[in-house]
Amino acid sequence: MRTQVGIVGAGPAGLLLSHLLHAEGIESVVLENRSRADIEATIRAGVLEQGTVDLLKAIGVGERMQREGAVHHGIELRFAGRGHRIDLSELTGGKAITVYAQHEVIKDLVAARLAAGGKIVFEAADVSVHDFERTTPKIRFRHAGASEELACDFIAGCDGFHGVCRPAMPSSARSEYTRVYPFGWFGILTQAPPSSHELIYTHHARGFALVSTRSPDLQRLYLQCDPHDDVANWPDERVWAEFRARLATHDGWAPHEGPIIQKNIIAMRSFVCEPMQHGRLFLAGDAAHIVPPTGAKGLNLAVADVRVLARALVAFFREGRHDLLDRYSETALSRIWRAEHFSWWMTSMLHQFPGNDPFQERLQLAELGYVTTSRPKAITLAENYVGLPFE
Ligand code: FAS
Ligand code: PHB
Repeated sequence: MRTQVGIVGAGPAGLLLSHLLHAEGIESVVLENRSRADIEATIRAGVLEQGTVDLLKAIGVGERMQREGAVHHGIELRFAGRGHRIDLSELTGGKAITVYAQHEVIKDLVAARLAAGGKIVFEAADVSVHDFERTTPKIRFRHAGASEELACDFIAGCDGFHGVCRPAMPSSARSEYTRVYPFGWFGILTQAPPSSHELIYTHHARGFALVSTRSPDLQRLYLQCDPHDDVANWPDERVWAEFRARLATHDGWAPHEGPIIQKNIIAMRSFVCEPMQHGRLFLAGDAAHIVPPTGAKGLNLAVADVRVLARALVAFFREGRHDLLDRYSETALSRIWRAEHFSWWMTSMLHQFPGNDPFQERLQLAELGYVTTSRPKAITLAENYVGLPFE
């Protein structure tokens, strides 16, 4: 097999890159080790920045998102038993977020790729990348019991944090920056009406809590938990008791409860790999960086990376230019570190850290008090949350 760009991973990064390249007449093949059904059912992110929404619309995969997604013009910060609204749109000149589940974005991208004749190899096993230090990179894999080799001009490593592409880069050629948080998120999906029409980020002595949504009858909520805990320790009644306690306000607010149909625990870390390229291997998305979900940046950073990478690959194939490819890491990393800082800041302001002394607690409340009373500080939160303009 031969193509121009071999893409490992059919997550948001890989699928979107393939579609962006297709729009510019550049061929690609996506190799995914899971099945189509599996990737289209994986529960992950839910918040799309303004720039992500505009890009998905611009490339013709935004129709269902616009129909079924929910546009939110604000969020609530809740602490000391009271809610404070951050008017995202008023503070950013009209920008907003759209709440639309990541796996729905995946479904739309897979459908668009296949409708355009795109090549996605699902259940590609034992994927390995080779010769990317030369101009003839290759990807080897097994499919339907046969060994295959995909020759290409470039490899895009979009295979997530636990993929094979980043580890294939010589460790001497990359630096990794990591911060692991001493807590995780316990996430639920519940069949219930929305508890609020905007997301609620809550600081509480018992730990962080987040009220999010998926649809008029399916809600997504998270609470801070021990990262090594087991969902079996969380029967429904204990879950709701914890949400009631952490989300309580002086005026008796309580969440709408319903059957819990999914529970999972998400580890929390900040991670960046520099550089994001080695020879003709280019990393994008979670393969190169991870943010704690508090800033809702994970999916959106993957989108921002492949937007820069697609533009650089188009310049190479169209005009033989190497300059944008050579600057790919530098360009992508400036946005990535901004999002890393924002996600770390939101996480530090809103979570209980082991050994959190009363002084630390007061500092967090002072920061929250400042964000919700100072317009310049609220603008800082709002512009980072809705997504900073693309380069
Ligand atoms: P992805 O991980 O989405 O996609 C990588 C793809 O590569 C996968 O389909 C995988 O099967 C495939 N792959 C892996 N190894 C391979 C191999 N060897 N060969 C072939 N294919 C391979 N962000 C939020 O904002 N909110 C959330 O609630 C949230 N929840 C998350 C929960 C979890 C468990 C995780 C891991 C992330 C979560 N995120 C969340 C962040 C998430 O949205 C990611 O940032 C986003 O999925 C990144 O997209 P990709 O870089 O495309 O990687
Ligand atoms: C989600 O809806 O899954 C979600 C929303 C906001 C976050 C993280 C996750 O910060």
